[in-house]
Amino acid sequence: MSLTLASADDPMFGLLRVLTDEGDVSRDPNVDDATLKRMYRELRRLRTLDEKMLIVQRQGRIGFYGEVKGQEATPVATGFALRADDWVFPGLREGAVMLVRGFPLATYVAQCWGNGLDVQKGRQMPSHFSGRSVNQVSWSSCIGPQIPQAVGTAWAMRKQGKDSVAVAFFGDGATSQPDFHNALNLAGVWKAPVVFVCQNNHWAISIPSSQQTAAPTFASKAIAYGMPGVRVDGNDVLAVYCAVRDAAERARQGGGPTLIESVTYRIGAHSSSDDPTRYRDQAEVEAWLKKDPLDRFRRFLVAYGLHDEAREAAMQSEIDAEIRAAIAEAEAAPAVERATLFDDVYAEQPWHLREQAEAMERAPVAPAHDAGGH
Ligand SMILES: Cc1ncc(C[n+]2csc(CCOP(=O)(O)OP(=O)(O)O)c2C)c(N)n1
Repeated sequence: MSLTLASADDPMFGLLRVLTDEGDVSRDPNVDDATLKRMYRELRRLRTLDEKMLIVQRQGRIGFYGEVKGQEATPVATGFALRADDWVFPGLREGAVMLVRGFPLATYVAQCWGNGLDVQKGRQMPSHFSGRSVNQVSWSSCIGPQIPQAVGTAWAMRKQGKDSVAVAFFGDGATSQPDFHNALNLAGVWKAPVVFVCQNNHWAISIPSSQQTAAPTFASKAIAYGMPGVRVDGNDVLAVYCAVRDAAERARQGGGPTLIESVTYRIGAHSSSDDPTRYRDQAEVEAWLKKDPLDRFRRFLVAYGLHDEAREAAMQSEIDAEIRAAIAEAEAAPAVERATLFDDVYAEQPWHLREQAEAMERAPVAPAHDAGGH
C-alpha cells in the first residue's frame, strides 16, 4: 500500500464517482438495466417510506423515527452489492439494507410498533430494524458496538471456511469511539473479511464532521490500520455500489478489510426528537438538496432511456399503495404475547424464571401505553 498522502488520485483523499452531474457515467459500473431500474425503485421506496413514517411519528402513532433522507444511496447500493449469506451490522440509518435484500415491508414497519408482527417481539425502540432471515443484526443505540461485532462475525465466518463477509456501518461521529479503533485494528491484524462503511453525513447530532477529526478525510484513517481506504460520493448510488462490491470481493478472496467513507449529507433531523435549525444553517441544507441522490440517478436513467415521467408517476403510485398497505397491516397487528417476555434468553428456562412466568400468567393484563423515544 502506498503512503503518498493528499493526492486527489489517491482513493483515500479523492472522491470516487460514477454518475456525472450531467446524468452520464464516468465508468461502466457493470450493472444490467433491470438492476438499475430496481435500484431506483428501492431509492424511491425508501424516500417515500421515510416521509410516511415521520408523519406517523408526528401523529403519535409510534414513539420515535430516524430518517435516512439524503443518505439513501448507501444502504440501497449495499443491499445490491452483497450476497444473501453476507451479514449486515447497521447504525441508525441503514435498516433498509434488509428491505433491498427481500425482508417483507409490513414486518419491517411493525418494528416501529413493537407488536406481534415485529420479529424482535417489541424489545427494541423504534427504527432499530433487524431480521435473521436477511442476516441483519439490530443496532444497539449505543454509538459504535456494532463495529467490533461485525469483525467478530467476519472472523468466525472465516474460521468456518466460509467466504461470506460482514459489513459494519457507522457515522462520522462513531469514528471517535474506542470501538472504532478496536475493531479496525483487530480487523487489520487478522485480515478479517469486513467492509467498514462510514457514512460521513457531516453531522453527529449537533457536532459537525469538521470538529470530529483533524484527519484530512475519514477514509485516510485506514492508513493507521494497514488497510485500503476509499472515499466515495455517497450520493452516487453506482459509486457506492462499485466500492462496496469491490471491497466485499477482496475480503472474500482473503484480501482483508476496507474502510469506505461515503460522503453524503443528513437532510432531515438527527431523529424525530431533534431540531437541527438550532445548530445548522439552512443554506447548507439547500446546497445539499441540489445533490439529491435520487435526482442524480433519475437523470442518468432518463438519459439512457430507462425511465420517464410516466414511469415515475406509475412507480410512485404503486409505492404509495405498497407502503399504505404495509403500515395498515403493521399497525393492526395484535400486541406481543406477554409470555414471549421469557423467550430467547435460556435454551432451558431456569426454575426461578418459570415461577415468574407462571406468576405473570395469573396477574391481570396491564393497560397498553405508548413506547417512548430518545
Ligand atoms: C456511546 C454513545 N454516546 C453518545 C450517544 C448519543 N448519540 C446518539 S446518536 C449520536 C451521534 C451519532 O453521530 P454519527 O455517528 O455521525 O451518526 P449519525 O447519527 O450522523 O448517522 C450521539 C452522540 C450514544 N447513543 N451512544
